[in-house]
Amino acid sequence: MDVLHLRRDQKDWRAQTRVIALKNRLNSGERRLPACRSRQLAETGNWRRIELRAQKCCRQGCRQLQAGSLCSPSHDALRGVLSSPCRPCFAQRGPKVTIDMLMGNYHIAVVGATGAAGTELLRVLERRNFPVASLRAIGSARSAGKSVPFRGESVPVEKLDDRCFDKTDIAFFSAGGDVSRNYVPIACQSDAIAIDKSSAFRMEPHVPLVIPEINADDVRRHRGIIANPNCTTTVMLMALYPLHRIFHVRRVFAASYQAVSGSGTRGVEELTRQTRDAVHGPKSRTKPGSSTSPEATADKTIPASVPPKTRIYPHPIAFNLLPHIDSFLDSGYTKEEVKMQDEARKIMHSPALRVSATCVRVPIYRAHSVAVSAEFQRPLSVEQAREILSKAPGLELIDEPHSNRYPMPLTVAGKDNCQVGRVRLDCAFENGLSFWVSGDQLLKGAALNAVQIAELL
Ligand code: 2RA
Repeated sequence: MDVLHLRRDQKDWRAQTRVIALKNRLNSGERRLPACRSRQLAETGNWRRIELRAQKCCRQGCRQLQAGSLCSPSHDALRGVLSSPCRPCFAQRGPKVTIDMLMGNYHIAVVGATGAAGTELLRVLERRNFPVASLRAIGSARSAGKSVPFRGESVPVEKLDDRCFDKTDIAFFSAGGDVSRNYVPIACQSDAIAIDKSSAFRMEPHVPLVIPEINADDVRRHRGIIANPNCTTTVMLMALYPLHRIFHVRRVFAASYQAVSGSGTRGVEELTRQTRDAVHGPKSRTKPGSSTSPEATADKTIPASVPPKTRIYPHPIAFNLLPHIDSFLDSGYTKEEVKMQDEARKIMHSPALRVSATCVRVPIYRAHSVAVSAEFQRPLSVEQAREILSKAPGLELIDEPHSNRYPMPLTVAGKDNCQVGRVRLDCAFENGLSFWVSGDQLLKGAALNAVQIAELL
């Protein structure tokens, strides 16, 4: 309160006081500007020294003070000082803090705003009342000119280009690996923090890979990019990690059951089209009276025998299962399966963990599930496991098999929390536990997790 009284004559005294308070909160550990020191400087009215000192604190590893004559900083002047780049390389820069971030208002860009994950991201930002000062919805040339709804307004979609990230604080990327590889560095060079949903940077040592319920502290060491894990890994770890904390997981066998929306809106369209064609007959190939006409197929109890057209999957997904997600590697595993091991190791800081996974695309619209058998270093009981899982953040225990209660995609879809059930001692492992975990992969597996990361900044 002393600070408030001292600066009451200043037009923007309220903003200045808030800047200092927020800066103290945001810059943690040794980078913190001590409250007593900031107060002392404020009492002497030395705003320039406060800002220079804060800037030095913010740019750990690159202690380059900016020249300038800032005695009583206006909003714009403060923005200028704080956003001045010290950029030996986008990936090596220290975390940056802008005046709008300090004021709790973020200039946001969403790349892939019209896709399945991007659409969900906008809804989550809105639902969680994230402090958005401005929003840029960014899409491909095909989406430019469309608009997306946000807080009761219609936001035009801009075509992705190099200038999209000017004056952006946080850029969410959910447009695939190629777009991220090309544009995340550009966003960082524009001084935005990139929260990337793709796999492009996940395994880079300098890029934190974060599930806030598990390794929120890793966010602090970001250098401009924070990666969102693969959705299947996230769903598995939401249940595995609370057990790992106590019993220390050694190895895991997992099988995933992944919804078509994991492939984006085109996956959803493909399942819809193939299902409709199987029931009513493919419109494009239907002639009245033919064996695949609606009349001919409607009364069949099995789907039409004419193979449906496939566009994004190598085989029909309707009425089928595809043990194939992402591309195959020489080892025989797919990239999706390898991510489950690599990302789990990084997120849980468990480099010796071994995960053997089989990832399967299933003909459902939304929510991924994983059947997990895990071997732990320490013995555990079902009762202990249930108690731990029932208290884990972001997770619900639904485990009453005798009443037919267990997690299912239909019941978890649209929910923030993942659900775990079918908890039992594994009969093939020593100290083993089997369970089944489901989660909305567009929420906890993508949009929700990304916004939770942004909330940590
Ligand atoms: C999928 N996990 O479901 C992927 C999406 N990142 O295809």
